[in-house]
Amino acid sequence: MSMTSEQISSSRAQLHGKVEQIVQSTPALDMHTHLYDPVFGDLLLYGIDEQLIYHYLVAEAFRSTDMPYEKFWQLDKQEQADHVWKTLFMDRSPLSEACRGVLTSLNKLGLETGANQLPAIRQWFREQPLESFVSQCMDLANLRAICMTNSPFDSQEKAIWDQHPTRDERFLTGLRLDPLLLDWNNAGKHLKSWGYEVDENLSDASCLEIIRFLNDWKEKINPLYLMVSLPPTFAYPAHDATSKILKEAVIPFCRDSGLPLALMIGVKRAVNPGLQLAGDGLGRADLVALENLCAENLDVKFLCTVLSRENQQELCVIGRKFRNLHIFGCWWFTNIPSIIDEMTRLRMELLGTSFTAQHSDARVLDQVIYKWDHSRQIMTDVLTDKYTDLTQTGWSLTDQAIQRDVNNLLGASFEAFCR
Ligand code: HDL
Ligand code: ZN
Repeated sequence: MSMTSEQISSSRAQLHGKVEQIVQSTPALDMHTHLYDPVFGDLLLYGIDEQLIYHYLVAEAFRSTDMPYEKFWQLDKQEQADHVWKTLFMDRSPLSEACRGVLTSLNKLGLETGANQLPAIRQWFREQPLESFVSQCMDLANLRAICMTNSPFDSQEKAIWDQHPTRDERFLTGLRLDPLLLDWNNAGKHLKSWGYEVDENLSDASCLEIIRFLNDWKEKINPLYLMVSLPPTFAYPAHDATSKILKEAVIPFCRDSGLPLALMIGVKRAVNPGLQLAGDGLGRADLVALENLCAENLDVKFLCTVLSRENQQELCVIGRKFRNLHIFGCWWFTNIPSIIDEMTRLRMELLGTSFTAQHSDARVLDQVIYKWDHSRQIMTDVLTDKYTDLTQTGWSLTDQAIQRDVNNLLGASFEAFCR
């Protein structure tokens, strides 16, 4: 006998409640962030001022002020934060996702937000011991691990690795290769200064030395994957240093080590240099490059996330063609509710649960609280709709199946892919 509309809506409400409980209670692996193990000192950013001067908010604040860029950059962090708070929170409603995120994180931390609350909020953060605050943020975001972005070309970070630090095991590592792949002239000089016999012409011997460099860093930091962000103009194959280093060094290394290569495609660096880190933009990429890489290297694992909304369906179709490609996260300018919802539905309809639903890309520790809270809400809504569609076919759904699916979307698919 068919259900009444009341029965359908109440069963949907029950299903939503079940899915929400499982999504909220399942710890996630945050597979891409710019956070650091506390052992890396002030590289780990946290607190209200760092949240307010996050480059997402800086870009938005500049839209509503005629303050010269240079004048803003001459302010100290607290003065910059005061300016952002007034511009985006006091003078207008904080409706953007980045502004809303600040308020979600403060609210989940139990802090009052309002016109004259900044001094009290700052005082609260000053009183937090960092170790317990790391645990508090990970608990509120329900994270079981955080993957860092680790660059051999960051001198401050490299100096700490060279001291063989005792690490917090909750912080995993990702070996970032942008300078190596995108700025060989300078990266080659660094490698030479570190004792690798490389030349600017990228001879075969040089490529072997680059592989030695990658092996040394694999031993040093034990990365989950190698990673690089690439412009929308990225082409492969191509007659350039990027292609040569990929083909002759990075991909052979990934093949031998079994480590995946994460490609983050579509970023246009310094579209407006005056905005500094906030000045990057995006472009629609030609994903034939990704197809070629996957097709040419069926025994190598690739991770990929793309920055342009217009590239998302193509990426999923390439994922359907190549099982050596794992798609992850709603990166940067796609990490807003309207696009997260669209991308998650698209991916589930084309890939089932064989993708990783989200990464935070957090730069400030407190941000994981909002980035994961907002995404879990959307994931719950999408899964409820998909499970509703499923049950309408007569399929019987179990709590165990929902838990398995949510595990997959929050890190287990990625871990299975990496094995
Ligand atoms: O290249 C990247 O990893 C990007 O995520 C950039 O770091 C960007 O500035 C960012 O933080 N996006 O969220
Ligand atoms: Zn990032």
